[in-house]
Amino acid sequence: RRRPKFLPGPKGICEMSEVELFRRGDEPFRSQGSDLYFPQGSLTSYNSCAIVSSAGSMLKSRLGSEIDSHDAVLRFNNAPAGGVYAQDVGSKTTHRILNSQVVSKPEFDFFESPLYRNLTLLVWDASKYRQDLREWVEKPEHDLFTSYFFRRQIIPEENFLIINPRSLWELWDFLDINSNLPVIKNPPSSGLIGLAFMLRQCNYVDFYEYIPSMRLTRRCHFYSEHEDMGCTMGVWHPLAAEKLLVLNMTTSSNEDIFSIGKVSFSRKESCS
Ligand code: NCC
Repeated sequence: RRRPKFLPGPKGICEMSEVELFRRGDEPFRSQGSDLYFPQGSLTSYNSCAIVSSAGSMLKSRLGSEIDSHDAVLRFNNAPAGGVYAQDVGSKTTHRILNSQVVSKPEFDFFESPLYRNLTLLVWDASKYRQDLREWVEKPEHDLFTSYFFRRQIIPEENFLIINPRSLWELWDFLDINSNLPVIKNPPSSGLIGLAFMLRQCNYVDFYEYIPSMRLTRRCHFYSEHEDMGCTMGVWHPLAAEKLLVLNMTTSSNEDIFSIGKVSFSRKESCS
């Protein structure tokens, strides 16, 4: 039997591991001479940040203008914003977290689609637990590197970064330590990666429809009719464990969480 564990409460956000991004000089890219493609300079900090999950329950939320009132807005993968979705998910996007399928599979149209322009892009790929980085670079789960290095050449001014997969496993370790049940050994979803990243950049973070509200639906995404409860509860990603942890770390009221559909975090209040 696993030893009993203790949930961390609001202070958990201060102990959550950092999402690390590859920079110039970082191995194993330096030895290959390809580290020069990584952007230099520090990332911007913000006061208030919104993270918008792609859940079907964003529909009919009318949260758009509240989301847009934040200084930075993070979205995931190919989730659209604006247009017919403006009222429910808002129009502003400053950051996107992409999994490596989105940058490598032609159906996502990564080079042509306006979804991926004029914002900060972070891409991650699933490595094996504690896998040597050289091995991962040689054989990533999906080939993110071809698109990455090509795009860095054609749009050098873009803020486009690769997440160090080791830091994702550190996030997984944090999840595992703070979970009462066994956690499936796959990297956390883009959702938890996004939260860990934004908690470092922002004083205040509001995450919309990560914890399902009373608008809970079988629909996977707000932008598609496809139904799959697994998108909300988790199949490949340890999503249920992620959500239990996040619910335990927020200080939001039940009204905010289950009626409005947001969980909020403040580094200042929780970490000082
Ligand atoms: O579906 P996805 O996730 O792009 O959703 C982004 C994040 O929103 C949260 N979410 C989404 C739907 C839902 N009903 N409830 C939620 O809480 C999750 O936190 C999720 O991470 C991913 O994490 O990158 C993922 O990407 C998709 C898919 O690759 C992309 O959408 C591109 O098509 C994965 N699905 C498949 O590979 C089939 C999904 O497992 C994880």
